[in-house]
Amino acid sequence: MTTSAELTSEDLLEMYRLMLFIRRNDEKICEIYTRRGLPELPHSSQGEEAIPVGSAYKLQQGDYVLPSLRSRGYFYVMGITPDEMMAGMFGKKTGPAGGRATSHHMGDLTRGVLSGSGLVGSSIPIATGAALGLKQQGRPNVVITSFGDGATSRGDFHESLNLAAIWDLPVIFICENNEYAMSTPTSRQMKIAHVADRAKAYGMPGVIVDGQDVLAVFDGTQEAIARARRGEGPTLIECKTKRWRGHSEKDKGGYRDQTVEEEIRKADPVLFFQRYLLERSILTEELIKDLEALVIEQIEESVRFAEESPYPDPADCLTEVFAM
Ligand SMILES: Cc1ncc(C[n+]2csc(CCOP(=O)(O)OP(=O)(O)O)c2C)c(N)n1
Ligand SMILES: [Mg+2]
Repeated sequence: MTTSAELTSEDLLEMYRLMLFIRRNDEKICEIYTRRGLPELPHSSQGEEAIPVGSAYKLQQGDYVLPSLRSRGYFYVMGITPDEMMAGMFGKKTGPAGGRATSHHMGDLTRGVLSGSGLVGSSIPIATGAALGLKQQGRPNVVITSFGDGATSRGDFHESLNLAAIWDLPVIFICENNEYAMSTPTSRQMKIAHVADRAKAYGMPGVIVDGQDVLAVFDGTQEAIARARRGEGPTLIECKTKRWRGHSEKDKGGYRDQTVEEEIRKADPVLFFQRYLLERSILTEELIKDLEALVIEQIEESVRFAEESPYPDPADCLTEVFAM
């Protein structure tokens, strides 16, 4: 098990670069959607960047992630390139799903990303099944799956956690509690204050971490991963986080007042980590500018790639959809 204190400066800079990339890329996707439309309706992850980076950084060969519909960041942490992802958002053949689906349904088994579904909570049993497969094959690997607070009020969540617990499956359940399910605040869809408390009902650890602090997410997840690799079973991790924008880019808001909107943006995980690294002289003002330029260049290049890529041939729409 690696702790955040053991991460090298290179690791920390790479984690910062990933978070910055995920933020700027999300901003770009929202801008393109508003300006000229996209086949994909963006569900922004601004404000939640620390979670995919903190939880999936340092996964091992053969481990899997199954992201939520909001957690596009996991794709980049697992090594899917900006070009491929942008092409996917444009519905092009060069995207991870070959242009067949939006990022809600994209996956890439070669890089350890399992395909999810747009149905809230439906990825949780899929991840649990993948963990059962790993255990039956005697492999030393784990599955990480992320989902929202709203998903934890659905049956899929409860059935999966129960099964994972009784069979000691190597799965880490990561709840991104961003305080809302669309316009419904968490307090109106559950009677308890913490999603993590739901773990008690299934006999597994339920851990709360500060989802705005990438190193806290890293440490919380590393402990759960080590437990899963030892064969001791699953953990539920609740990352307390903030959803900066509306539920999707069609959501004009209006259910959060101005003060709440302003408070939310004070919890900036990218800026928080930037300050941490500056204080330790791991980042410098010059390096911040260089990384910003690098990330913007990568994103612009990915937009060019996506625009120039072909659409899929309609005749291929049913290939690679079913396993024979
Ligand atoms: C089964 C189902 N019901 C409703 C929806 C519509 N829907 C999409 S996302 C969402 C809210 C999800 O909230 P949460 O789980 O907290 O995730 P977040 O969007 O906050 O990341 C809803 C109701 C859906 N996709 N699937
Ligand atoms: Mg939510």
